[in-house]
Amino acid sequence: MTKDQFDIKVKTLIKEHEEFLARKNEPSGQYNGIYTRYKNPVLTAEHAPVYWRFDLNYSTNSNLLERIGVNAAFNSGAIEYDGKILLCVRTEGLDRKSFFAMAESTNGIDNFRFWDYPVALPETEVPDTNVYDMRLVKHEDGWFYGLFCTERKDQFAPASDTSSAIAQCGITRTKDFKNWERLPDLKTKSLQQRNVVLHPEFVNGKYAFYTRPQDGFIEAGTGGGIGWGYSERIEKAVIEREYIVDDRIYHTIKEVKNGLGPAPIKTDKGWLQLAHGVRNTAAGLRYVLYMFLTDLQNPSKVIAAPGGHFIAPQDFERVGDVSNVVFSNGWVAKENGDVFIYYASSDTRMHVATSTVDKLLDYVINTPKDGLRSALSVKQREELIRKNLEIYKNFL
Ligand code: M1P
Repeated sequence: MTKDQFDIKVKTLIKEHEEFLARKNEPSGQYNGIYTRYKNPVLTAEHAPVYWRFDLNYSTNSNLLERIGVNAAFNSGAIEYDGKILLCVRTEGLDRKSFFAMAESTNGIDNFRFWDYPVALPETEVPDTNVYDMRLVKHEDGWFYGLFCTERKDQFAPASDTSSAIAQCGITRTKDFKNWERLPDLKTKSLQQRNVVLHPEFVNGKYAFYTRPQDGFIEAGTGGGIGWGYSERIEKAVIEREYIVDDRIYHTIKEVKNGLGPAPIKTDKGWLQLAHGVRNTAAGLRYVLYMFLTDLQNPSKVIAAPGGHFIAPQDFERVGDVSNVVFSNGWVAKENGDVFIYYASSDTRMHVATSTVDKLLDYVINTPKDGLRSALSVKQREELIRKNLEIYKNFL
């Protein structure tokens, strides 16, 4: 490529990328009254800046090759900061390593742009092999915390086993999302921890955590369920005892495993909780989102639990690097009651669904529980039909 051709190509690349970033998003048109889905994903690998991927210097890249590609942008923490919506995105390179990168949007629905540099997350004395799924939370102690999964090779696995890993909870904190302080990893008695979330307030004067103890890296084994525990300190956080507050249950959407999503939203009726549930199918694991409500004074006590899933993968969301998955570790409740739910599909891209605190409370309180038997599901539906039939006929 001549220098002139190179310059034209770079200009086109940048122009097309800017047009892509400026694309408007609109509601999908589907209606369930609970939330609104949007047509376009809010963030994808294609959102990664041109200057993250290409070497734009003619002298070192005269063929204009992509040098460091981006594979996926998913499982993002979310927070409102300085009048903007910030996502802390699990960004994955072609080398399979995830890293965190901040992206911002003014309206939270479209025009998300990555910040110039990814997060420079400090390591502990035992370096992380992979880091992912940060939950951002503004704690009443004044810090913004990021709890994430840190994964390292299982040193005790036989040499022939090149996959076994140990997942634990890493902790970092910041005041501005630019400078990050790394704290020691959370200590619990569980062999594996993922999906750990810091409760935004002190409970009984202590830091309170939602955990997800597991026996194996993938399988919950005798562990599993969403746990709850306390630590006196955050600087060297230790949970001596974990209590399971939301267990796995046979023949439900959380039969195989579950895990809390983002930190809960405080409402006058309780803490709104968003989580993912996993079941097995002939086609592999299926991840969906579900909700529940916990007690205001005792956030570990479930007081309402609608049956079934809240959001499940649909259409193109069903396909990606790990298909049939929706996963959320970020949502934002605005002062006016609007809620922006950020969820990823199939470990590939990010979406938003919008709702309000009122609607979500109505959903968690008034949706029937899982009856755990087909006959009870039929009874619930019969009751609804009986109430509805005459009204329906009047509308015809
Ligand atoms: O691949 C689906 C999800 O698998 C894990 O979730 P869990 O620990 O509940 O099984 C996580 O690795 C998550 O990042 C991923 O989206």
